[in-house]
Amino acid sequence: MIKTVSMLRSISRIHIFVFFAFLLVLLGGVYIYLGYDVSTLSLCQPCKEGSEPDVKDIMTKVMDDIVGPPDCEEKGSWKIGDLTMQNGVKYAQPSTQQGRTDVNSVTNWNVPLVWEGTFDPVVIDAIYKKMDPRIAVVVFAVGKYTRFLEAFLQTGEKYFMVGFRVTYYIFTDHKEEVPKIDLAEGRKISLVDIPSATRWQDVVLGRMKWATITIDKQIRSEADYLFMMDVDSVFYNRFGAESLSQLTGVLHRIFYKNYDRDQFTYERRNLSRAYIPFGEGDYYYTAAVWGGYLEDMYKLVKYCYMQSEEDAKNNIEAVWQEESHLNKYFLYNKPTKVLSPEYLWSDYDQVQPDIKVVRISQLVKDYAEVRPNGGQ
Ligand code: UD2
Repeated sequence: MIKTVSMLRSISRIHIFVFFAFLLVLLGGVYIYLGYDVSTLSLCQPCKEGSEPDVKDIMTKVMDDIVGPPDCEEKGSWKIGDLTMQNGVKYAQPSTQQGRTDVNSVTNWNVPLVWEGTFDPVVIDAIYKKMDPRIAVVVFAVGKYTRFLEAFLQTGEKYFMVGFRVTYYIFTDHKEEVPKIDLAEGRKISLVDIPSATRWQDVVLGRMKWATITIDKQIRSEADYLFMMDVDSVFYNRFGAESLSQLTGVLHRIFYKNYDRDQFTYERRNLSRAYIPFGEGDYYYTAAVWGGYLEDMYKLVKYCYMQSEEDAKNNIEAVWQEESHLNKYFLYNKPTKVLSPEYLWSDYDQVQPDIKVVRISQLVKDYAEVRPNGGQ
C-alpha cells in the first residue's frame, strides 16, 4: 500500500514536471511565432513606453501574468528588449549594396563599427526614443579643469543625445565654479563633491574610485546608460543614440589605422595588472569616451579601480592609467559596439579624409599650466 502511494506520488510529480515543461515549450513557440528573436528575449522590457499596444505588448502582458512584472525601477537593470519603433516613421530605404566602402564597419567579432554613413539617425532615434532611456554622463572637473565645463555643457546641449533624458554628473572640488547653463527639458546637472588632488595621475585614476562609489550610492537608481567622458572636449556634431549599446568603446584617433598592434601603447610590463603581451590586441581604445548599460559600466569602472589598486600594492602605475586597464578589459571582454574616432577626435590633429564628421573633440590645452603637477 505504502509502496503504491509513493509510486503514485512520484508519478504525479513527473506528470506535473512534464506538464510545465510542455507549457514552457508551448509559450516559447508562441513567442518565436509572434516574431521575437530568442537571442534578444529579455523579461526586463523598457520601463516607460509611450506607444500604442501591439502584439509584443500583449505578449509582454502574458509573460507578466505568468512570471510577474519585471522589477526594472528597483534593480535599475533596464535592458534593451528588442529594437521596436512606432509605425509610420518616414526614412530612406536601406540598401544592401550601397554604404561606406572606404572603412570597415564591422569588427571581427561581428559587432558594429560606427562611422558616419553606417546608420540612419531617423531610424536610430525612433527606436531609442521609444525606450526613452535615462543617460548619465560622468565628467570630472578638478582643480583648473572647471574652466572646460562651460563649453562642454553648452555644446553637449546642442549635440549630445538631443531629445533624450540626460544627467551630467559633475565631480568637482570647486562647486562654486560650475557654470549655470540652460538645459533642455528632461536634462539636469548633479554635482558630486570630491577632494582636490596634487597629482593629475591621481585625478584620472581617482575617477574610477569616485565613479564606483557614486554609481553605488546614487547613479544606479537614476540611469539606464552611463558614459565616462573627459571634460576638456567640445561637441561639434551629433553624438546620438547610435552610440548606445551594452558596452561601447571608441577607437583612439592616433592608432585607428596604419599601426601594428605591437605599436599600441598597451601596458607592456608584466608586473602591472594591465599587462598585454606583444602579439595580442584588437584596437587601441581611448578612455576619454566610453559607455554602456549602467550595470556593465559599473562592472568595468570598478574593474579599472580594483586593478589599479592591485597595481598600487605592487608599486606600479599602468602606463596610461585607467586607459591601460580599459584596453586590457576590452581585449578579453569584447565591446558590443565600437565607435570610430569621430566620437573623440582632437583639435591637435588634422581631420583625416575617412573622418566625415567630428562629433566631439579634445581641446588644445597647456598641460603644464592646467595640471596640478605640471605637464608630463
Ligand atoms: C588622456 C586621455 C584620458 C586619460 C588620460 C590618462 C585622451 C583624449 N584622454 O588624457 O581619458 O586616459 O590620458 O593619462 O586621450 N582631470 C581633472 N583635473 C586634473 C586632471 C584631469 O579634472 O587636474 C580630468 C578631466 O576630466 C580631464 C581628464 O581628467 O578631461 C583627463 O585628464 P587630462 O585631460 O589631463 O589627460 P590627457 O589629456 O592626457
